[in-house]
Amino acid sequence: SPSCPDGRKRRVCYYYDRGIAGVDYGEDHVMVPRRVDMAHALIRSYGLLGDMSRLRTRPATYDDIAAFHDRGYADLLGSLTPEAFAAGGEAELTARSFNVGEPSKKEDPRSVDNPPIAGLWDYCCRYAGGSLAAARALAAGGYDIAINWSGGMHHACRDKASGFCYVNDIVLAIRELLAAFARVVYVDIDVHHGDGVETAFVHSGRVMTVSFHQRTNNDFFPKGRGNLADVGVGEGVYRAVNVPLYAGMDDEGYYGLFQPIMEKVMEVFKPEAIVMQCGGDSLSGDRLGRLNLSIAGHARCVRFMRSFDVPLLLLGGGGYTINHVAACWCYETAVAIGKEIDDDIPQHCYDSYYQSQGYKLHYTVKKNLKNDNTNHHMTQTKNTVLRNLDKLAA
Ligand code: TV1
Ligand code: CA
Ligand code: ZN
Repeated sequence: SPSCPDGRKRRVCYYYDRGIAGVDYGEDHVMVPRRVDMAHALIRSYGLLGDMSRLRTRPATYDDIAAFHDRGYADLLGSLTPEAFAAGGEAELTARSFNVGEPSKKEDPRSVDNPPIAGLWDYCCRYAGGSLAAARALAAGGYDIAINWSGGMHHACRDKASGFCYVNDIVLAIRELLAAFARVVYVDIDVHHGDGVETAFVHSGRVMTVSFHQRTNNDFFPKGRGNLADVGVGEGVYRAVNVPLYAGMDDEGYYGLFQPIMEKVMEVFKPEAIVMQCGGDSLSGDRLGRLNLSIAGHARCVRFMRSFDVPLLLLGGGGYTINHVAACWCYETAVAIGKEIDDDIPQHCYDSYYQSQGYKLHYTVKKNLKNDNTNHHMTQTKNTVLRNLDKLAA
């Protein structure tokens, strides 16, 4: 079957924490943690829970988080409440110094990317704990694929919040994998650049980071990051890979870059584990992203990484049209398991979200969105990246 090109089944474990579904970034905020609950409800309704082990774990501890993050920043995350922030004074000033509660646009005071949300520390410990447990499950050798759709918070920095991300669960998970595996490759198909992860490992010879992301007028978030010429530093030279894309990118063009680049990455870097951030904001019709991938096109990238038969950690990330994201992550869970699932969505508690797509998993992509990626741009980008990777092989 197309979900399982090499026929072999994989041992899959899956982390889901109900405590994350209720987290609220604020009424108007684009980040909606409930989408993970929606994905889970779909996964359950398709009967996929029976094909995976459920990872049960304690939330990450302060020490787990402080293994990467600055202690002053971890202390802030652990103590901040919305009430203390609202009261102003020291709590607000400290929070804002770590980019929590800071308006992202001066002209719009409500545009706070990283709000001082209720239950902030608990939320961080839960999604980070899931990614750590998933990494440990792979390191211990009991599973081939581990999934945490509530993880993938790739922008969080050592000492500040960024782009809706507070704790960088990906960096924590990769550090955990490095205890068991000589080399780890990180691949990021979120529409945004994986800046927090790239920065954390930019000097590392043991971690290669690869990000595919949208680039428009040079000001798409995170501004100035993810240029084709950013290739890593020192021991990390040619171990950072950046693939900037223009708006309107379709399945064919995306895979035309993804497949040869990741094939080459696997050939020259020979990673012993793969971490894949599967942000759903690269899908067609996203509220923030302007790429035009279908769920099948997005999942094809997951299936390709699975085909290498190297321990694989699948994480979530962005995704702001929540019915699309939930359907995508459910389908990718089926891909991980190696099971074909019907396009008709089974009846379940979030049914009404899928009415607009005829209760089908695979919704239709935009037909009249202009694809700004010329063949020339895609060929140039591919050749530049492949040439850089060749230098590693030499
Ligand atoms: C509150 C309410 C916050 C509505 C933020 C879009 C909002 C955005 C909002 C928004 C929004 C961004 C920036 C400018 C930083 C600012 C999870 C100084 C309609 C992984 C993060 C994007 C993407 C951050 C996260 C970006 C991820 N875009 N409405 N904020 N500068 N912030 O550009 O990669 O998907 O948009
Ligand atoms: Ca990306
Ligand atoms: Zn994103």
